[in-house]
Amino acid sequence: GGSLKDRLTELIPQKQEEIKKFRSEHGGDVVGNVTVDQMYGGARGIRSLVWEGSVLDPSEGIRFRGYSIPECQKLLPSSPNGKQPLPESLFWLLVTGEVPTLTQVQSLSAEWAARSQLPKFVEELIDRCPPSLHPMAQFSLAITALEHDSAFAKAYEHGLNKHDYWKYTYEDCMDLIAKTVPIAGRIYRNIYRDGIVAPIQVDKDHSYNFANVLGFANNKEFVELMRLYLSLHSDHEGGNVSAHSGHLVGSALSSPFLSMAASLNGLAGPLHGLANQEVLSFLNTMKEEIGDDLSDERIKSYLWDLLKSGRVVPGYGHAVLRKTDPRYTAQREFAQEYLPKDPMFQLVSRLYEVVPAVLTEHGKTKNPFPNVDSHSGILLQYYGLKEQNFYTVLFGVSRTLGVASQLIWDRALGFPIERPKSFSTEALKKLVNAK
Ligand code: NMX
Ligand code: MLT
Repeated sequence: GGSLKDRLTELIPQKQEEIKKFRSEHGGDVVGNVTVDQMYGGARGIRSLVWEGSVLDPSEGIRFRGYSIPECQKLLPSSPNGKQPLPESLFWLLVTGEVPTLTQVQSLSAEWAARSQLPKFVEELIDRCPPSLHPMAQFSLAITALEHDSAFAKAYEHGLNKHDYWKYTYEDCMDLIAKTVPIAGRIYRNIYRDGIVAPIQVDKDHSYNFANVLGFANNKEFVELMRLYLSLHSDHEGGNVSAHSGHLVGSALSSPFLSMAASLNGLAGPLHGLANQEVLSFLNTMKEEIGDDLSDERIKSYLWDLLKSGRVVPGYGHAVLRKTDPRYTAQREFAQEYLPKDPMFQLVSRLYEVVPAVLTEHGKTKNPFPNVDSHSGILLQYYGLKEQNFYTVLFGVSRTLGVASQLIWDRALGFPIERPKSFSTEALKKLVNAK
């Protein structure tokens, strides 16, 4: 057969062999060292994780299995009536390292649609959340509750051979990805609309169904935007908070549902995924205050007031990137094509001209350029998805693809429980002084 699981069954022994050989030849090689500053400084730059799906270059940005974003846009199958890559095709690439055929991609669309049904109690759980509970908390709650039907947890309870871990992890990951769509739709429709969620259509792709459960599938451009959005936000190597959290929790052999819930809880922080919500508040407050005066001077003085009040400019800076995020650029290109005259796009473009110089003069951030979250909100605004508190849920639906693809490999490669060594300041001083 030609399914993703069949392909994995072929690839896994090859990869296991490759890593075994690599480790036997280079297992003792040193790839870096660790300074005291790095230990206090958020482990920045410490080389300590293996992550197969993507690698981030500080100036060039992300490559998914070696392919840049423009390369993915060119190579990966798109919908017959669109041109953005289908996130299904990106998932296939993340998992296998191979560019799928359209037939393989369509088999994933069909499989995810078929797996999308939610247990009744999970629907009720979401329905009982007060609309004042943040959408990301509702999302994480619902994903945690999917644990009820975890194939991995059930099999483990009955005694599972290590060699079969990945197969059950795979089943859970496919269910997880499929169910993010109706969960996100239900949260959105409950909080902001009439509570009625459109059913998943088995002959449609993941992004169409996502747009449809939110209530926006009648707009073809919005569906295309979702294809781009869900592809772009999927994976950003292994050290970011959401990817690392999912990987860490999974290493305890917690199921993909429990692992992804942890990942989402990290994504919900304002320095990480919640920044896409923060950016919208920032843009709106700024617009209220400065009105139509988009002169350099007016924008600069607004930015300086913000910085002097000890806050960050949301959507700018990055822990690893040192240039404009290519995910920002891809969204900018989308805006240039579909909404060039939109006032919010023009505001975001003006900021792109002004913020880097201000942050450089401010002299703190190592990267004065925009990241992915700086652009996503205004695209959603344009198509009428105006509720900014929901934006990080879209990020989470996408990030599930990246976290899930690595969880499958984590179990296939037998990665052990993660447990780095820590020190108290006292113990660290002793260690340093002993040298
Ligand atoms: N505005 C103002 N100050 C900043 C900014 C910014 N956008 N970015 C960094 N700084 C400050 C930072 O707070 C730190 O200050 P202090 O020394 O007083 O603690 C200093 O510059 C050095 O920080 P960096 O080493 O450049 O950044 P770090 O790697 O620690 O953090 C971010 C990376 C992304 C958390 C940080 O740039 C930031 O807070 N940006 C704004 C929030 C944001 O857009 N987050 C989304 C990132 C993408 N994502 O989706 O996750
Ligand atoms: C991400 O997509 O995870 C963010 O850009 C944060 C990061 O990579 O550190």
